[in-house]
Amino acid sequence: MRTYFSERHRLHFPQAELFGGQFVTPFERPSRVEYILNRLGERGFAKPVDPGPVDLAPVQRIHDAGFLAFLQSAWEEWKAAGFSGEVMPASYPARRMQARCPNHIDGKVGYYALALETAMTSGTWEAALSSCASAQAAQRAVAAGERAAFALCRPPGHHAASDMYGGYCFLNNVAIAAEMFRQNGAARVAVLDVDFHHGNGTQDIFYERGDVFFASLHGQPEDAFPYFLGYADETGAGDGEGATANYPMAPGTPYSVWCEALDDAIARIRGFGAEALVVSLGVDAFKDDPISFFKLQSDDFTDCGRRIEKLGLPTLFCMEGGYAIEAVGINTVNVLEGFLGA
Ligand code: Q9C
Ligand code: ZN
Repeated sequence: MRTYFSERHRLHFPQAELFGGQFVTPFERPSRVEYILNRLGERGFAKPVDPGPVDLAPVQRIHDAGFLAFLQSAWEEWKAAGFSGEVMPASYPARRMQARCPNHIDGKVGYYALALETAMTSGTWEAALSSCASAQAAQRAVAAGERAAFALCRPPGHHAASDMYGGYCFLNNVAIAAEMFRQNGAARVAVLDVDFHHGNGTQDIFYERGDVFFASLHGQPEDAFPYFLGYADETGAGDGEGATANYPMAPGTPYSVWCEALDDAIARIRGFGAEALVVSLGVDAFKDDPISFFKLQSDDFTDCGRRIEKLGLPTLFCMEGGYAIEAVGINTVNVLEGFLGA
């Protein structure tokens, strides 16, 4: 299985994440990918391939034009406004206020942010584009006949909606790749999100579409970020009614329980008749993850990969979260090796 990866991810390295009322070094940091690259090498995977430039057309089909323009110019506007820190929101359109985008960058940031832990800096936009480019290059390989490919995306994408960023995400890489499968002729595509956090952005993007199935296994919204989406009774709307499946789970959930949800999601995807599968591959369901509360062990990720393989679909893995830094490489590569039959 080939890995697609861009060194340009390094351009996104904010100093600050707002966590528990303090600024801390972001959990989502560049060194995460070093652990994954090292593990891929140790286990004999081929050297990663640079994805080349991003194809903006599919990005523009998924994301709002005003949102993309905002991401592109946010840093320059922030500096021009006289701010000296990293870009982060302080004011929000809360309940019963206007949902109109202001002109001042301080207001625009609040308008487009879904959470305020995620800072932007000078290189964030280019890094986000390079992450998306990896997903696109891997998608093209699968569309051209590879059984599977791994996009080592950073920054991640599944929290990004058509017009919102946050939760460490800017562009929704899996949604863009799923849309590319559709444009390439797959009548039905499935997104399976195994990241600990609910894939609110992906769900929102496809909520009213009947051609893209979305399934997410995640910490229940009562207790886990993103808090305001991911309940079991969110099942899609309009043409998409029945094409969303949520598996919210409680603190302390072990693999035995998680795996039943995985099998149900896989059965739903099979029943849907998907012709291609995109996996939001976060490994933050790991027992030692510093910001999550499931109890998966490293071997469980191998078993997860095996079960995904049994769907028999052309499969694109896109990296999402995973913050237990010492184990993120092992856990990620375990999923891929399980898929490959190790
Ligand atoms: N106390 C991804 O895994 N903050 N994003 C959570 C927990 C945001 C996670 C705070 C977590 C975002 C891609
Ligand atoms: Zn996550």
